[in-house]
Amino acid sequence: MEYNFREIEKKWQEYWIANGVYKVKENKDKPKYYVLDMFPYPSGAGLHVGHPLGYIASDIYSRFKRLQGFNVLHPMGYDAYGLPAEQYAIQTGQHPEVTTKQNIARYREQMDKIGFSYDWSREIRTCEPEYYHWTQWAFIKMFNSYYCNDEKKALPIDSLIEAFEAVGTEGLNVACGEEMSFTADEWKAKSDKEKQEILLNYRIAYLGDTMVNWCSELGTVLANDEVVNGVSERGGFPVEQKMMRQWCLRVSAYAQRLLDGLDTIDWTDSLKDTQRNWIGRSEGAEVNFKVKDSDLEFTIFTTRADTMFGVTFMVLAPESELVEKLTTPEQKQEVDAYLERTKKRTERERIADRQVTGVFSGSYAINPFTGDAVPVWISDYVLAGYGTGAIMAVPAHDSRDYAFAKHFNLPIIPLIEGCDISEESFDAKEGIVCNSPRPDVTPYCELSLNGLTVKEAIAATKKFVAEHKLGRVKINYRLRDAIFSRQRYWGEPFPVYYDANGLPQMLPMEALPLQLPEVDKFLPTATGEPPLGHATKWAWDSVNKEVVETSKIDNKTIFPLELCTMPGFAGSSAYYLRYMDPHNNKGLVDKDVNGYWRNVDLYIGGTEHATGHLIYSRFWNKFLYDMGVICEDEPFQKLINQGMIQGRSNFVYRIKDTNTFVSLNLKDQYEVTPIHVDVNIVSNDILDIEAFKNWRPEYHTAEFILEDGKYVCGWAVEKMSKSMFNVVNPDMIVDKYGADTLRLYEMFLGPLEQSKPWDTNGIDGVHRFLKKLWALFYGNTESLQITDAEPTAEELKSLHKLIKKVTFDIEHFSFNTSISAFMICINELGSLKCNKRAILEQLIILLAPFAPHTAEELWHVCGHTTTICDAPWPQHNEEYLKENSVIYAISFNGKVRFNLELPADMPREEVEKVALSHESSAKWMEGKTPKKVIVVPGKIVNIVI
Ligand code: ANZ
Repeated sequence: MEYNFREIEKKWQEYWIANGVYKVKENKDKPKYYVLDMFPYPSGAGLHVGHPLGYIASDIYSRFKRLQGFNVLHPMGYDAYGLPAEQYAIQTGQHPEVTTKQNIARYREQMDKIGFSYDWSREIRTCEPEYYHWTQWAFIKMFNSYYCNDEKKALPIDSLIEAFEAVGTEGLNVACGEEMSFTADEWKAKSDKEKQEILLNYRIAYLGDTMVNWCSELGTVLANDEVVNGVSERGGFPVEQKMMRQWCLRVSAYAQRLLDGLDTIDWTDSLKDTQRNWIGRSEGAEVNFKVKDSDLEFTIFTTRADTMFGVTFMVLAPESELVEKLTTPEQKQEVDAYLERTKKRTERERIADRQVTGVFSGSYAINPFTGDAVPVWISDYVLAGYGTGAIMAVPAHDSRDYAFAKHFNLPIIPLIEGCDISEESFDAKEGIVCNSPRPDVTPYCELSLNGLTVKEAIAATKKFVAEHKLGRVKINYRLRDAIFSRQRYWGEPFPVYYDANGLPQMLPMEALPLQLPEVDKFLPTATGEPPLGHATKWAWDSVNKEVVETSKIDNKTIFPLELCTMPGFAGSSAYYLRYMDPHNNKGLVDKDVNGYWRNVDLYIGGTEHATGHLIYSRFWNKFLYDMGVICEDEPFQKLINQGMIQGRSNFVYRIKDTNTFVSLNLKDQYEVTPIHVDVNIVSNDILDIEAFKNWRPEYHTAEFILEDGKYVCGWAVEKMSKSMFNVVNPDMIVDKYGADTLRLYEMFLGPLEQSKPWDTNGIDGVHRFLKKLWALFYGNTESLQITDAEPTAEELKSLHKLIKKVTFDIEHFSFNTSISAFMICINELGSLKCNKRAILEQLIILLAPFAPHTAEELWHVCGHTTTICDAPWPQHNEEYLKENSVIYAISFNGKVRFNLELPADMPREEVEKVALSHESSAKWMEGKTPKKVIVVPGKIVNIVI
């Protein structure tokens, strides 16, 4: 019987659907296991062979866990909102919903062909109102909460209001935008509008004036992780800094919990380090500086309080509010010109870039430790959003301050013994402080740090600062609040309207979901408003609690709705919770259901989400945990990043200014331009010339200079991408070899976590392996050849070696090595001509996670009537693994002379006898009688003569 994979795969895919094999329900009798893939954004290009890599791995693991008796939740869905569909809509007028649906259908079709064990009844799409209902709901909850630093959790904003009414801000320890101070009476005296403004300073979802990455080409704000090298990640458009009033999420309030949580989860060290750096905890002090000849004072943040005696100038971030206050009239023109220039650079660029730029403000600040008046400069190496946006500069001990001082010829005062101040070296941080206080400033400050180590000096200075009320000890985090508004159409609408004061009000929960309105254009309006500004029915009737025509806005009972939509990460922040209970219309997830599934046990996805999605979803989850909605503080217990599958690109070489193409090995004789050519019209690096001519109109008339009658293409390993024409579509592989071969082959390419090029050279070998397996059941005949005879010891050994290895390998996500083990086992069983049911049935259970269609078919031909997915996972028996013979190294006076194969269970005396009487021993014994014979069982015989 031939291995007809096409028929087999189709048959079992239909069977699985018809019998609901992958449907899963909460089942308290079984332990749960939750395996999640990062759900895809359904792009127009469809899946390429790189996408399923992680999905195949997680599918193998899910099936394995199920075979081990776990109740496995393994869902899939779509991250369906996003920029590409909207950009496409702008270009073509095609509604993003239409293209998104088409793309989803195509993704589904492709995934179905690969035989995944997803429970599709749990599918979610982030653009569906039933789903984004709960994204909007969480947003309202965030608006109605603040973060208490004492309790380390989010609490209802009402309790903060009560505190304001009782004691004002006294003793307040909460997360906020800026420190505020007022009494209960002052609070009560404020108007409602003022109160609402103040509360925005504390809410977890708040409207704030923030410096944003503005991309005018895309007409929207972008998050830091959506900007790469100063241009938008999508489309590569320029991005500039702009102050805008935006919805923000107070992620920064959770910085310490986000750090602490990392110690409780099983992620790779590199991913944890990436998050730690992104969160960027930094312990230091805030110190106040008075402005000379003025009542003004400002605060700086420093991690090196010990360097107070080496401050020679101060620097403000260009966006700091202080700039305007401290700039003197004489300097104004120069300062304005500088500010204009820095606007064009994003924060990231400013961190990465070492170019020195700056301008003097005209003012001086008084160093509280020395009484020195030092000049206040403005420079974009100081970031507005970090610390206080102002620094004290110590050029002797900080490289950027040093570069700045050198550039602008400012003084440098070294403070640490033996410290090497030069452009290359700033590694004297660990030295002994030696110049503090300086002789000239002794009377000003009684603190002396001389002779202390830097660490001791920092501690002493911090204490001094706090005691003398010169500032305070402070922990800073680099992590910023997330900017949550996008000036785009294709995203979740905010459940927000603006009242007569222009203040935001939340829709009542019962009014959710607030559905995305129709618009006739996807571009900003003529007045520069986001696309929702085109909607004719986009106003909130606060009496009838419904959306009504925009024209009815009277700002009395009918108000304008928010025109921005939520960003891409909104929908992906809590999706894993929704899969637990996808059709619940009363809540995001039922408490009992959440109590059963708890959180994701295994999450597989790409590294590119390290600082975006994986921070936001941890934050979102912690917030819901604080609200008592869910039972786990961390969403993803174990996380694995699959490597990337790179493409193998091919090139043709066009001779300059001609339409003639020269073969690879002749190209050096000409001046040529390499051009990417579609890998699908190249086979083993030989170009299909006819196909090439038909590929593009401009190549119809192409001419070729061949070698040995062929056109040989060049090649390179690059990212797999449409623009490089090196995309390999999994459908093609499935059509040619079957899904089981594709699955095995993707895993066989190499370790899951490593990046590797797609190279089809080995695929035939993997396909042959499945055919050999098939032949164990059918031989060369049309009928099943298996028998119920007792297996031999050798057959059992081969099988149990495999059980042990595959179980261990899957548990360690080493799928490529388990496939090699299968190949070895099949070869062994093939040469033993094994056709025993007792062996082969166990073998196919082991293979079922990897090649589910073939395994299901063979399981049924063996006479089973239920799915192999529920078979019990085989257990290995050490007894069968025992070797029946062992190799002894026979040595004379400690030197190994030859090897001897002996039965494993041969008694010690017998071993000694055989070794001594062996013909090869005679030569080394030199006719003598041995003084002593040492036998290490199973290993060595040492004969001392
Ligand atoms: C004086 C000093 C002396 C500093 C010295 C460093 C070395 P981390 O560890 O990143 O928190 N700084 C403070 N706010 C800043 C801002 N908004 N933009 C750019 N730089 C800023 O670093 C904190 C240090 O970075 C602070 O300590 C401050 O410079 C600078 F030998 O103060 B330091």
